[in-house]
Amino acid sequence: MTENYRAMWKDLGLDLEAHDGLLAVLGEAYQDIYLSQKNRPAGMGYFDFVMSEVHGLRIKELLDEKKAGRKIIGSYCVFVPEEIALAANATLVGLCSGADFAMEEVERILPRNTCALIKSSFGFKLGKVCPYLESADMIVGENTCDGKKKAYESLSDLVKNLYVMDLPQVKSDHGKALLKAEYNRFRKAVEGLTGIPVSDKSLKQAIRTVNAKRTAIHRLSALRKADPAPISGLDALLANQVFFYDNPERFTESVHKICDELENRIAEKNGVFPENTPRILVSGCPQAVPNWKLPFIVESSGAVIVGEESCVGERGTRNLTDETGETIEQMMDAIADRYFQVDCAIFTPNPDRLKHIQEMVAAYNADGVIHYGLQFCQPYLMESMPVEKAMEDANIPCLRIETDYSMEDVGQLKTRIEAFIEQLR
Ligand code: BJ8
Repeated sequence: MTENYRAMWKDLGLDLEAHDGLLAVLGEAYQDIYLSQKNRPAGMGYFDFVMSEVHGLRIKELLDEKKAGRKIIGSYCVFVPEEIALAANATLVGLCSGADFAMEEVERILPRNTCALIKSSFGFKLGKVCPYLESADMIVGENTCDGKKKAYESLSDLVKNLYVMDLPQVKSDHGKALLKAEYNRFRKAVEGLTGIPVSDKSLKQAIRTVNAKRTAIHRLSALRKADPAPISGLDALLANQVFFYDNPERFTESVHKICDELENRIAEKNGVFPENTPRILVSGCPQAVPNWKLPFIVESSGAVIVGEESCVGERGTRNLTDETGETIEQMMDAIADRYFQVDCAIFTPNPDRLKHIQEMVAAYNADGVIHYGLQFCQPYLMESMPVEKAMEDANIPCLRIETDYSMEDVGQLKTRIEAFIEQLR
């Protein structure tokens, strides 16, 4: 941290001692996992800075925005449209976390067999260590998987400002109508929060801002098709994770900067791994900060990750919102159309996800797929079976792993992943 933010954290109600402990562990993990990588693109310096200030400068910026009359909205899912928040003078930040915290307290509220992602969000609240959660004027939960749906009932006892969005489970006309209605209800709620009505002008600008951010990430993803890979999967994942926290315009600019650098690297055949390194597509549950366990194991075992079929990755960013609408209604329709394409495993049936995995394998020239399932995540663990079968039918090696946020299984995972990579050579 470049400044002392203790007074700010105290005002937010954080437990300073617990928070110090968390930052110390995070800093160490970042050093070991990220800063130890060789030949990183210089542009990653920006993301290193963002991470070093993720609880510092970025929170100060959000609090300054609040002082200037803007509202902060926290969300746990890529179905919450950033466009609507921006258009009504609010900033959207991601709240999912990727580390275990205060687990004993969490398991007094949630069953032990709840996925790590949900438990972690509760742990960060109960442990009072998340400045994003404490800065948020509205916290949006969504009815996606059963775990989240039921957990939000308990979360409403812990936070005063929870708003729950209903979501369809079937990709039907009825499902789309529900999504549209829910997005309109959300728009009204955000307008009520900020006191600023969405206008056709503000919504158009917001759509452009979020599309620009996604377009920058698309450019970064496309560059990962090169062999040798110009950027590690760890670094690309970091950019996808920062997508949820950073100021949108600054993020877009920083991603384009790194892409300029990567284009030069590709022209010079300057990779972060040697040419012909086994290439892996990771598919499955989202990997929120600081969940870097899987990519670290993969990339320290002699393979490179070339894509993430995940909500912190291409499932979350791949489609743009149509920008041609002129009225609020047309643009709200375009937003619902765009988000309705997200192929989360909570949908039944969900053939688009399988198709997308196959497309990604081909596009990124992946040699194999690792399906990443969080323990107790029914939707993705269930879908891992047909994914594996489809890959086998296409002669694409596939490894299904089921894990959590603990470090206990690192040795076992490393053994399995090394054997899998050996098979790809
Ligand atoms: S759109 S993937 S961000 S719901 S890992 S909590 S599914 S039991 S995170 Fe998600 Fe939105 Fe879907 Fe994406 Fe449940 Fe599974 Fe836990 Fe999960």
